[in-house]
Amino acid sequence: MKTLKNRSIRRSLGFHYIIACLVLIISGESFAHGEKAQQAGLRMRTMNWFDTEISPRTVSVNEQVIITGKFMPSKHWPKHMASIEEMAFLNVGVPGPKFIRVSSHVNGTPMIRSTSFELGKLYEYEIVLKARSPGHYHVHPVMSIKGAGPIIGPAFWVDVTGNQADFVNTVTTLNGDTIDLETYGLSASIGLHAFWTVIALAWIAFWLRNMRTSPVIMPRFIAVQKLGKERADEIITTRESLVGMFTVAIIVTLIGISYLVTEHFVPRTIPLQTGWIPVEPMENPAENEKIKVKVGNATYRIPGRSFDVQLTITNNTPEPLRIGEFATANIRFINSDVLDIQPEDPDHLVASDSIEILGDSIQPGKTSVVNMVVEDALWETQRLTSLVYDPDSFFAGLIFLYDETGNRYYQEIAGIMIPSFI
Ligand SMILES: [Cu+2]
Repeated sequence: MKTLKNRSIRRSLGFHYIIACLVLIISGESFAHGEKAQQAGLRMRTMNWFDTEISPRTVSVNEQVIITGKFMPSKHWPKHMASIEEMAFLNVGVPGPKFIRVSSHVNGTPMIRSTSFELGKLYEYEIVLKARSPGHYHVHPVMSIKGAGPIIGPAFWVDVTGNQADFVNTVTTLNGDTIDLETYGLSASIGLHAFWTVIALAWIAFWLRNMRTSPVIMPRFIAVQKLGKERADEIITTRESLVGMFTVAIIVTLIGISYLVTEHFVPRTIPLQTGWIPVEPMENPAENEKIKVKVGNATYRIPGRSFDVQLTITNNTPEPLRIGEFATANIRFINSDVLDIQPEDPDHLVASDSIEILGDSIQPGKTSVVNMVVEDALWETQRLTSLVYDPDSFFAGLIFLYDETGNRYYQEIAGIMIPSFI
């Protein structure tokens, strides 16, 4: 049942992605990745990406780009979706092989292999890329989840200048040879494909030679089936049987010879390394009961594009705290009284002045009730409002609290969102 559901989700995500791509192609306004195509509930309740930084944003071919940031898989991961706790791989979303990955780490562990992450825990990652093709790319961190597909993180535009012909991609193998990965094995690959294509075409041509007088391919197979084993000879001639046997013999011999040739030229090989590696989560600064947040009523007023949530916050830190940011579905809603954060490019999802807090700052050692009103057009343009029409209108996101000395604490908040149409 679970796989069936997953399959239908994957299909629906795939469908949304295709539609998003078509819309992008037709509108031609941007070459982003259909970020808002996924269901709002999925975007809000899966990956909490934050502190995403990509630098430098202008490089020439061969230069490095470093993606860093943190993520906290949502504690409210949808039950109908394959979980990040099973199998996941940290990836990068760009249209095509425009960069190569030099290295990637999560909490210091190399991410060459797949892993799994615990819900509600904190992880910090770093991905080092090397620019390969000149162009203008929207670069995202991506979490590829087995059974659920990719979940994309926040993006920045990166410009690559120069000439692809100058791109250097050499590595030293375990045997000590230096090879160019851009061209290594290319002629053998093209040669083998061409060779087997010729054999395949000759095989098909042989069976199609009598297509005017007798059935071929599937109709012939059906005809042979109908006649049964005893009478199959009425259709299959001795010559055809001989050609079939001869072809099998030739192919098996060729495969054997190519194995020996490869063994001769490349005597030492190891299989492509895949597998699973564990990653320890980091400590969240808000853990150990420092901050406790209880979510009360949450409403979304459709005409005002405003989300209003009641929070009961207990502050066990030594200083007063104020809410500076609410981050959900890769959008950063900012309280301009606390933080000054402006969008860095037109596709950077930052609403610089979108939070109003009804209530005072949360004093140390006290529990206060505040209302966080988050109001911005991004709710609409990023299609988070579709949450209202979901059978499960459940929101989630991270709130960031700041004290006067600049310390930051974050916690995931989640709950049922009730729409208001007036
Ligand atoms: Cu994008």
